[in-house]
Amino acid sequence: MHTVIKLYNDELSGNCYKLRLFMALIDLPYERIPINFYPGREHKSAAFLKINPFGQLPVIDDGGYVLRDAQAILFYLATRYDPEQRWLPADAQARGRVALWLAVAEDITRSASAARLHDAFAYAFDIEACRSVAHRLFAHIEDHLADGEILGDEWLAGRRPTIADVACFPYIALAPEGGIPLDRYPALRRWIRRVKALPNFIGMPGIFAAGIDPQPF
Ligand SMILES: N[C@@H](CCC(=O)N[C@@H](CS)C(=O)NCC(=O)O)C(=O)O
Repeated sequence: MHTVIKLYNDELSGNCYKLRLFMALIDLPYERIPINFYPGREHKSAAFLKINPFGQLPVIDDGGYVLRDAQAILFYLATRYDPEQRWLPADAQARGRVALWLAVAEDITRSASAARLHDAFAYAFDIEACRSVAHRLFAHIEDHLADGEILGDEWLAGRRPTIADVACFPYIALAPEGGIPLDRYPALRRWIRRVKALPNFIGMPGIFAAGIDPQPF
């Protein structure tokens, strides 16, 4: 019998939310194991370091197969639990484009997410450097999405939503919490609305589902 996937999770973590969102989108059941990131710092506890020596969330345990890193986990879940390959296309070039945007998601974590950790969780990061890297990335993504819209490619890796969009979405949508407003990125704001309109979309604290956003874009 297949045991249910365990997600080591904090509700305020955008990296954990990537996985909660994806598992909601593909309707995959899972169980949340709460790890208090702030202020508990449970991700640095001896017990959790045995699960992930890097001391980071998220981690999954799928019947004894333990995997860390949100992007790696998205890749695994899409490969194993989306047999129609809607979210991770089989075509080599399309798959290469998805991999590229998974790498960009990590750059977004190191800049926009770090700015949010600084502002909301009192992390001692160089806030100006984080914001300026995030703005450079967002300007590039803005151009990519605006160019794509002209050709009918409304998603980061082309015509259909993929795990690339799921990986990049949380920390772009949460960027204002790190003092990175999105006013100058209209194509990014349109893409955020498209993600929020996906069937089975779920939000998290700071990211509201379409229609109930207190400050609609
Ligand atoms: N590359 C990792 C980064 C994960 C990450 O930065 N997680 C945060 C929580 S959202 C964390 O655990 N930070 C603690 C640390 O880096 O020491 C991923 O994508 O999962």
